[in-house]
Amino acid sequence: MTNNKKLLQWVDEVAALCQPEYIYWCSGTDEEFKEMAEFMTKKGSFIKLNKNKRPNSYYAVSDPSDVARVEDRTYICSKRQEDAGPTNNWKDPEEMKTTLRGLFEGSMRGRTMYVIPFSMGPLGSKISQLGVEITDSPYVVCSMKIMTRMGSKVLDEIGENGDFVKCLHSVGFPLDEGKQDVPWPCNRTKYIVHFPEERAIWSYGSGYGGNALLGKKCFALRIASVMARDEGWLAEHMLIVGITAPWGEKKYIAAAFPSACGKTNLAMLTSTLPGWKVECVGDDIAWMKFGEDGRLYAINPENGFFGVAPGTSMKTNGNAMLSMQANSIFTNVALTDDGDVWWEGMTDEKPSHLIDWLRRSWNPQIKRAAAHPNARFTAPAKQCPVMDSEWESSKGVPISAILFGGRRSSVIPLVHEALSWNHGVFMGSMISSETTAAAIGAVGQLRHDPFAMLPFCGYNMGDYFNHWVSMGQKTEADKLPKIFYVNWFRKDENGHFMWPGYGDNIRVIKWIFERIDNKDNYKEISLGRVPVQDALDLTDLDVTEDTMKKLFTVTKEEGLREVEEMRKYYTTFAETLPQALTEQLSELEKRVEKYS
Ligand code: SAT
Ligand code: MN
Repeated sequence: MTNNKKLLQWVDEVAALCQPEYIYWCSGTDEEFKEMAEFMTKKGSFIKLNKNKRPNSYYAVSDPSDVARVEDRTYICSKRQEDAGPTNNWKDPEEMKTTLRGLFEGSMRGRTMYVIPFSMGPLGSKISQLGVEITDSPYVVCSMKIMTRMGSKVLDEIGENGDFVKCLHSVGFPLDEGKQDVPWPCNRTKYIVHFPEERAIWSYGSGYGGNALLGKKCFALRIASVMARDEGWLAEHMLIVGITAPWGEKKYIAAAFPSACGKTNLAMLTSTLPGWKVECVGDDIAWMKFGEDGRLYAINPENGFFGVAPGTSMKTNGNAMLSMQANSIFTNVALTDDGDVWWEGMTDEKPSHLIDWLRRSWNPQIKRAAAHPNARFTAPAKQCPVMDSEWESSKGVPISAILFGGRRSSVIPLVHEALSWNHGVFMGSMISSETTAAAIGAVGQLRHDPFAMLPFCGYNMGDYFNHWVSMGQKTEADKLPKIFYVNWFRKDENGHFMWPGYGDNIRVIKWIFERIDNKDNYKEISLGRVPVQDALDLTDLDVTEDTMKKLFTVTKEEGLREVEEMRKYYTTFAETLPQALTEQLSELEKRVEKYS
């Protein structure tokens, strides 16, 4: 247990408010995971998968209304509204606390309240941060065991006087006298609320993913981005990979794409170019600080993967498939007759019979998908066959390049490089992407998603842009990572993807690797630097010259439309928009004129 007064007092306060039947302090052992999972299996919340196929693994389906992040129910309750900025929902913190206290009052009646001490990042690393999640969901406990370092050893790390981020979660389904529990308790009313000054999170009503595993988006991005602003570092929605060239040289890169745009696939890519190797440090979140040598070092604060299942296969991401062979949790996928899991895209041939994510009998004649499009696997990172040897390094790995990207069916080339740090910041601010099933709402609609942080930035996005500009002034220019923008998702006039993606993305990474070394294999177009003819290694690739040309074409009309769109979007940020970005926009406009 602990002698930490602040923690003990907070646990007492929460217990008094939520009125659980029991309080349980999580030890974080493998036995505890098993016991908890067995308890959930007895309750009907988990189905234990066939132990010969997938040992120590469990299957859950959520309530059909609780399947993704709820952005319109997510709030940043800073003291001043302008600190939440134009892209976040805001309410006065005191008012919000009053609402939340009303909801949390008695919300854990008849349930056990679990106390989960956890570390985001390797225990003992200076870049890591500690938190405690209080929850009434055993699903959250099991998931946090995979996704974070958690349990007694973290209590020791917090110590008697140490600080921690307070993360409070309830599914909002009290078991009052006689009320029957359900397999996936949740509440129609949902609130995902952040109090940045207090470094606290209150989440009510959802049991799913980023709404409920509070170490992930709520802490490691929304709260951590505020810490990073205050302390001069970066908390980003980025994967981290090590790239080794055939001659043995290794460089690390980080890449920001919106949810469900292939971060996990790039993070574990199997190269189609002989001799090139990709190793994984992280697939979703990067915390980056300057080292003593003036370079930017990154850690992955997580301990597991919460990846999109549909579309994942031995062909598209064999390493992800191998990561989830055991000790994993599957949510909203389909169940096979022999007690294993399946989802669209996993195999060429569909199974002849399944139970779908809505617990209905399913066969291939039925047109609707068997797995929900945002169905997820939760798997321990250490099981991934291509984890980088440095993935748990407390110092982090030195970052040589940062990639931005999104789903854009037109305009944005396969790859282009920024002309300077500020131009790179401009590129980050320019990310637009077609929406995916990772958040509740319409799918396939183009929206601005600056730095892939629109749903995850815990403060004013204009101030966030300023923070990025200021990071570029903290070290010498040649020590900063080079910045690139990639787009794997460009389509032709028939709506087909023009670039094969997945393992072939290594071809783009190879060019980036060479550009980090300043190889003179680029030319300038309006948007930035692109590979010269033949600079992209297309050995054994079946893409026509014409398609390659189209992948890099930006017409004057398209360029000017992009500029106009950005000019309009930038007005959202009013006076918080950095001068440096307005300048970058006029520079771009000039280049569009110059190169057309
Ligand atoms: O936020 S989640 O963790 O549910 C998934 C995502 O949007 O990346
Ligand atoms: Mn993500």
